Amino acid sequence: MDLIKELIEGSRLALARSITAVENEYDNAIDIMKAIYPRTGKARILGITGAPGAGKSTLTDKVVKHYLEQGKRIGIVAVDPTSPFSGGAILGDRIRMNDLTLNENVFIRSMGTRGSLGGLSKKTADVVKLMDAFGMDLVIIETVGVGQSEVDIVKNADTTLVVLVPGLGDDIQAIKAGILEIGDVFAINKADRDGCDKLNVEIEMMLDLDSRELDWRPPIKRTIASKDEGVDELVEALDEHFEYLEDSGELAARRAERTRDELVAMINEQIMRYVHEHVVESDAFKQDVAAVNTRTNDPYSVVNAVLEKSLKR
Ligand SMILES: Nc1nc2c(ncn2[C@@H]2O[C@H](COP(=O)(O)OP(=O)(O)OP(=O)(O)O)[C@@H](O)[C@H]2O)c(=O)[nH]1
Ligand SMILES: [Mg+2]
Repeated sequence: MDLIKELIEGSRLALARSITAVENEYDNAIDIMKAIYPRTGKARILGITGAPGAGKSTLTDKVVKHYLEQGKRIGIVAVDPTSPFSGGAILGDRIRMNDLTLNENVFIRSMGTRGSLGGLSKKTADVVKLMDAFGMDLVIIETVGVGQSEVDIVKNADTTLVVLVPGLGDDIQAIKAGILEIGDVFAINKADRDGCDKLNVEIEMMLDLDSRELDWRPPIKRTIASKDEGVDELVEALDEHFEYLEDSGELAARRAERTRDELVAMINEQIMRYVHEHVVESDAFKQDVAAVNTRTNDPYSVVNAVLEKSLKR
């Protein structure tokens, strides 16, 4: 197919079209993903998450500029699970990276839910793969951290940066939402504000509570993203984490686990789709429901029979 050929040859338009196809589940999406799959697995994937307005985009902008100086090519996927918009719609408002959009070594795409949260993590993973196959050295996933959906989204990353802000009253903001466990590196952004020491202590305490025996203790870096302060040290910490992943074999392990999770999720989805179309909608199932309801059959026997029949086909 021409689109795939153009994508591989480096056409940005082809990349944009492929992303749209995946996002909207067009008929050619699976063919595209199949064709590019062998070319994936090369890019380093960085997740950036944190509370709304924490400065994730400002920080991303600075981090990206840092890697651009090293001659790297970078893809950015800005995911907002609370927004129904995607494509270019929220770029202006939420992504403070306007001068990056013109850089030929950067490709930015924003994604919203379009009403369905369920598939967002999978779609994010596919968009990351498209950028990876396109030849990006680094793919950044920026997502607003409020709950489980964000955690699922950043699980697509090798390294996760959690951005926190001092002085938000009842601190430890995102930590309750399980964000802490996924942080490999922490940034206390808006370090020009009061309360950095307090927040630092709180994060350290939470890390101390982590009972897992980890070889990597997540470092905490202070940044003022809007003034580009502390970003060099932050990037250093991100690089160190990636080196740690590679040297310890953890990168291969994490990616293998991700592959496994992706396969399980895809199989689950297909089975659910099958069950819905061929079982739930069938007349036979109506009779099964009635039989269970009148106690002439029991649910366990019905489920067994349905599974046996479905799996045989
Ligand atoms: N004082 C101060 N303001 C900052 C700093 N970093 C970012 N800001 C400002 O904080 C606001 C939010 O920044 P964004 O980068 O859009 O934050 P975000 O986390 O991407 O926001 P959402 O994507 O909407 O969740 C902007 O007005 C930034 O200029 C900082 O270090 N200090
Ligand atoms: Mg943002």
